[in-house]
Amino acid sequence: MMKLVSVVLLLLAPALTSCLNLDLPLDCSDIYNHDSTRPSGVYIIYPIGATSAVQVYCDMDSDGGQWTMFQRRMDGSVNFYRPWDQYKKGFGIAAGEYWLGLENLFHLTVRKTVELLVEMEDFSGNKVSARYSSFSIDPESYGYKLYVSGFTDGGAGDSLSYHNGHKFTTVDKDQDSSYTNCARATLGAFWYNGCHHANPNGVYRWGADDTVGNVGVEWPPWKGFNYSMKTFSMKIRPVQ
Ligand SMILES: [Ca+2]
Repeated sequence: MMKLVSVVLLLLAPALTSCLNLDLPLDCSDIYNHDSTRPSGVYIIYPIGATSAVQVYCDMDSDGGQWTMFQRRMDGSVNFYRPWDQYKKGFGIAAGEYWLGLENLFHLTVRKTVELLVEMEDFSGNKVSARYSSFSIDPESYGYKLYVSGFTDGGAGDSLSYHNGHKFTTVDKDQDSSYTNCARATLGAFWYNGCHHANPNGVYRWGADDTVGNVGVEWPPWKGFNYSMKTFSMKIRPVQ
């Protein structure tokens, strides 16, 4: 009897495995499409296959939901001044501040055509956004180069077009077009040009500060080069 059960299980195993694989969500859109009543919150997704489980915050509310958040600042609890390997694999906590990781982001943008939503809030409670109808990055061998276009203004203005076509730079990997290392110069990590019109991964420092410019969590078209945001997030979803 035991032998029969074992044989049946053995025969069923491939079918069971393939069912499980089918159910593994690539992103928050897959989670939404499986059950559209799921609320915003932390979920597990599999951007690079069955062994790539990673926690992520899904925004199921903003403009129809289905957003996979890959970057968030909200309270200064996580240090974002980090080297290449950490920006590659990701760091922080999905329920709070985190960076999902460039390798995950590459796979998310190569497997589906996605749009980008950038949201931010100042310390007076004002909220604005910027939207880009097309967003993707190259693989690591091409420096995770950024491709972003199709800007729509939600009050924040366009900061990212300046960064379009540029590779990612960290404190220990200078791939920007400045004579200096922009990550070191602005205490962040980003698709720096020479150096930035947006510094989402800069130092969290509670609003305006003129003592040292260009190093905060900045989006200059809205608040200039010395104002660091209260909250900031970047999220993607498949183009409908
Ligand atoms: Ca440089």
